[in-house]
Amino acid sequence: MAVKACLFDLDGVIVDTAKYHYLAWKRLANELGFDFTEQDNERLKGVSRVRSLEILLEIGGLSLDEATKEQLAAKKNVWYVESISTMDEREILPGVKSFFAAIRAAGIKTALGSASKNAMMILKNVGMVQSFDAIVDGNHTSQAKPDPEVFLLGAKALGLNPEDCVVFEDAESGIEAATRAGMRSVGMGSSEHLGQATIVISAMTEMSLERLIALGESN
Ligand code: B16
Ligand code: MG
Repeated sequence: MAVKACLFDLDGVIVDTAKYHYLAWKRLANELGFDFTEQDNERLKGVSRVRSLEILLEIGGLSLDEATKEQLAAKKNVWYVESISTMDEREILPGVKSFFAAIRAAGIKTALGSASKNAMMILKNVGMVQSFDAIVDGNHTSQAKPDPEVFLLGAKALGLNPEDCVVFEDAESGIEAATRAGMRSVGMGSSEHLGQATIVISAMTEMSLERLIALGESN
């Protein structure tokens, strides 16, 4: 099956916003009286804002009512938005621009499939809004990854079938979402976590149009 579209996760694939999420969550944890390490932060990658807060509170051994949780998530988001407001195109991860140029020149469609409700702001700041034929983010979905919703909406927006699409993801839940959507996937990171992906690469610099085409020809 020839590849007709690539669906990209945002954090960890196009840009590294995990570091900004980390600083904001750590600040919140410290305010609440406990520490939050970079290792803890690994558990939040690809996870929705609400679920991230639940994990954080679990780490701190706190149990809070819904209204307080909403306030805390909003507070964290204000800090996070403050730090991403100064992002620019230098934050696009290595290999992304040249891979986009190659696939778009070959007529392959591109879509964003991110859990973030701040995706549009990030894409604007790094100058990549026009690089996508469709954008699906946390404002369009009702189910978080590993539910396949975000990628199925992406394929639908492009007018393509799931089997025409390849997903690029750095989170295990995202790879599972791709598989459940009936799509091939490229895991970005270590094969220890992303073993379910069709192939695993450590960075976009390892990707090429040829490799993408070969992926479409594999079973
Ligand atoms: P927001 P992705 C995810 O982005 C992040 O990896 C995750 O850490 C974050 O909690 C989630 O977006 C929601 O982000 O608070 O901005 O709505 O990897 O799906 O692009
Ligand atoms: Mg991600």
